[in-house]
Amino acid sequence: MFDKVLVANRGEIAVRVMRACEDLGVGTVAVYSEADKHSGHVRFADEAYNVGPARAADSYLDQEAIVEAAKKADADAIHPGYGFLAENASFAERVENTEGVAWVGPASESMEQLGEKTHARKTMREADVPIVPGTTDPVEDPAEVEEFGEEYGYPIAIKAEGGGGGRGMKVVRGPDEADEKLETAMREGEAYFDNDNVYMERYLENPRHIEVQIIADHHGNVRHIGERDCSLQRRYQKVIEEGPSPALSDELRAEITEAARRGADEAGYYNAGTFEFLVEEDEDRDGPEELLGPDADFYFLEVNTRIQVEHCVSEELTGIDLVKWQLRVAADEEITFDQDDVELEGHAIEYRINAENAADDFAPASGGELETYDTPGGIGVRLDDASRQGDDLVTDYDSMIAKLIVHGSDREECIARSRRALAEYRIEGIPTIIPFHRLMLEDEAFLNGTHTTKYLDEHIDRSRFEEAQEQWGTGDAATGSGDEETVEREFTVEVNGKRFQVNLEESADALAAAGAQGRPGGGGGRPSGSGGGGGGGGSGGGGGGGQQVTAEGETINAEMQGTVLEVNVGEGDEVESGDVVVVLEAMKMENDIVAEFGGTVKQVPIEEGQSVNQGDVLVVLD
Ligand code: MV4
Repeated sequence: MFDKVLVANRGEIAVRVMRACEDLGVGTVAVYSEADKHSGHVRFADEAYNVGPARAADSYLDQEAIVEAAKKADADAIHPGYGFLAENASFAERVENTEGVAWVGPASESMEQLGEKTHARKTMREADVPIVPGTTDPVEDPAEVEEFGEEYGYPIAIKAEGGGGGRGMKVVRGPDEADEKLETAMREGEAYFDNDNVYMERYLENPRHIEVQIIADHHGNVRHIGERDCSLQRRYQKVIEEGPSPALSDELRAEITEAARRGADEAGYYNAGTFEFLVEEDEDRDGPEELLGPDADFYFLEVNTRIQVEHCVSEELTGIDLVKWQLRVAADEEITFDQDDVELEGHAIEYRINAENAADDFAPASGGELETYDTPGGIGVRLDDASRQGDDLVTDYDSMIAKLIVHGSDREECIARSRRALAEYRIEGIPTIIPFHRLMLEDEAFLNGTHTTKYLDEHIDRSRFEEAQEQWGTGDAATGSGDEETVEREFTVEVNGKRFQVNLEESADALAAAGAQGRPGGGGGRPSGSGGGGGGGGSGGGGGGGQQVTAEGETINAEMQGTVLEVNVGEGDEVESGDVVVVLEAMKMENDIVAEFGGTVKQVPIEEGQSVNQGDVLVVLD
């Protein structure tokens, strides 16, 4: 086993990996950016190294700085967690080639091959794993798309060979769209992955997202650790994951998990990985009495060559510590359990605790402090987090601050326990999506397990998010939709020896005057660039590119951290309300940034390819 592991990550996953190290008696090294000097993962580690400024590209993605830190610390392994460099094959290769430092992950060669989706499809076909009908070679001509449409019908998915997640996928609904969608998919592929190769698949309208956990060693042992159902997603971002899937019969489960195991074997894969599948949902299915049987169609989608956010679901179901096994197999140890030893017990659900306001289109918090942070406990409750009460929220990276994982002997018990645990979880000072989770635990489709990947984006009534926020949101004034005049506070009073909870509404002005915690609404959380007299933007996000906004006027700001894909306007241009001024790649999607009002462009302080922070000024209008 290793002596000392450097964790090239932050937040809850860095702490999760360090916990596994502690359990193994292995030393821990953290790396951190300027924004994370006081963060939980730094406190948790035995030692910690500053690897650069807040901007991820200059710190957590700085390959050289991380390898240097490992050498300085005399670490003998690097664990990448998820995100950042976790699926970067060239970083893995760099670590493999660093004397005395092991890579805790699959072979860089596997990462590269499986990262190329057409190659992955070919490998799976060879292993007799069903793939979505389509091509395994690049498509270049819209005529090929139209021919495919004639043969298999529409819609068709055009996907970037280097893609994954929600990036670089376009849906073609008819022959008239073939040209434009093919071009966009190729352009996105080039922009994100330096690879404009795209391929086609039949597009499934209403799939469930089922994924299989794999762990394999360097000695040819490949095990699957059951499946997870990640169908509850919002704009390709998973919010709740569970296992076993509430929709699969045991026969279908056995087919899919065995297919994944075969695929991993064929690919010569080792360490932890996830095989993603789409399973065609039966729209007439009512609920758990009627499961998807062995005849249901399932198709391999892609392999995630890392430990995933939702790995805890599989850990709770099987008692297998996946991170510990990642470390063990990376140290050449052999897996000691057989496939038959892997038994799924009961049911587990994971809730991502994101610092977002579901009532405001899931806008990420722009700042704040964990004034209250009081976590649930008791039987069946696991909490993976890194922050503690009193910590400032770090807004430079993703918005997930914790994960609540609940286990029960069956789905019903798990759900009852989840209601209890979410009600116990008290977070004040920042918004979280706990109210959204509590809503899901009263939602018929979720309770029946009939929801698909389309449910949150297309079917649910969104006014319910607002109601949930009102019912269960905890006094947070740092974000909100922008124009609330009052701030709600909760107090406990005792009357004749009996305790009552009361909610008091206070005017935001009065609170500000009193210097109270919690900023008033009125756009307080969202920096407005030149509105305050010009100067450096990005005050909410901790400063990325050091923006120089000099022009006065109305600003169009970035709603979230992302990369500028297209700038459609220049100084002096006239724009009308509704015009697309900028295209931003954010949340793994292309987002059109639309002018909400017309005017003359005074300044465009950004350029294509630049990464922007939440709140940064994109365009100044007069
Ligand atoms: C699909 C699909 C339907 N048909 N491919 C989206 C993310 C990327 N990993 C693959 N994705 C999809 N590929 C075909 N041929 C539907 C999706 C999809 C999806 C997949 C998994 C989880 C959530 C999703 C949400 C929307 C679309």
